Amino acid sequence: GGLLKGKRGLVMGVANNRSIAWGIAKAARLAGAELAFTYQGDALEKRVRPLAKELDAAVVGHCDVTDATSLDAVFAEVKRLWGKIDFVVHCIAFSDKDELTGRYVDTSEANFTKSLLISCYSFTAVAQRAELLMPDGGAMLTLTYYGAEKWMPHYNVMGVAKAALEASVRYMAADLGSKAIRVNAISAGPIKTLAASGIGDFRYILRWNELNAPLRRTVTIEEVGESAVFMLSPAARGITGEILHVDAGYHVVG
Ligand code: 0WD
Repeated sequence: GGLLKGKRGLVMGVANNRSIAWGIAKAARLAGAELAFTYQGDALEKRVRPLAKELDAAVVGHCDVTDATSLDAVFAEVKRLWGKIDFVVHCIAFSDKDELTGRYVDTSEANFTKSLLISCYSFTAVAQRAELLMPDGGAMLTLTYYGAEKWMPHYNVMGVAKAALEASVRYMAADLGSKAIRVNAISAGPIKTLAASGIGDFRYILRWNELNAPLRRTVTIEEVGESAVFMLSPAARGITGEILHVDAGYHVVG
């Protein structure tokens, strides 16, 4: 059996077959996990349903993380379906595209609030609900980026949101550790996805990583997926509060 044999998990943030969430879902399924997906809105539902079918995953409903009612409904559905879960994967972030270019200092209050709500607080909101479905312990995983640690061109308010997200991983790891619930993040190198296409000069960032990362290349959603499987599995039972870099080593040079 695989590393996740007999485990059940909720994967949030599949938008299409280039999504990091999709890379994680594929790898988790291959490792033996049983999965459930959420989708954000009708447009994405059309994309997510066939992808879920490919992995024999349940679709537990629409979830906009800014709407607590939809979050509650999704977790109620997971509870109805399975009673409890072993892991949850949060691959959700948002910022107004107009502010992912130019200067951070020009960020508006409205977009700051929205970016932090969707890209940081939503993981806490998910954890509050997932905790209740993890009576025997479990694993929570989110996705972050090096722009949390260092200034990166155009990443702007997302860098600030990811810094807050990484801090929240540490606080929640401490809060939930006594219940054998582990909370970790993967800091992925740049990958061309829908969300990434909103970031100014993203092709240049990819090229820069290819030229400068120790492995002299960028990473794939499959590589992030396999690392996620490890972090979610009992093989990582001694790891919590960790930010694991899956970035071809870029963080040692950048
Ligand atoms: O280079 C990259 N692509 C990296 C991404 C490097 C390092 C980290 N990440 C992170 C992102 O910041 C995000 O947290 O990985 C996570 C997944 O992002 P992704 O796979 O790059 O992007 P995408 O396939 O677009 O999935 C993100 C999804 C949204 O898609 P769109 O593009 O439609 O905004 O997050 C979801 C949505 O499905 N999302 C929401 N879900 C529920 N409620 C919401 C919301 N309010 N907003 C966005």
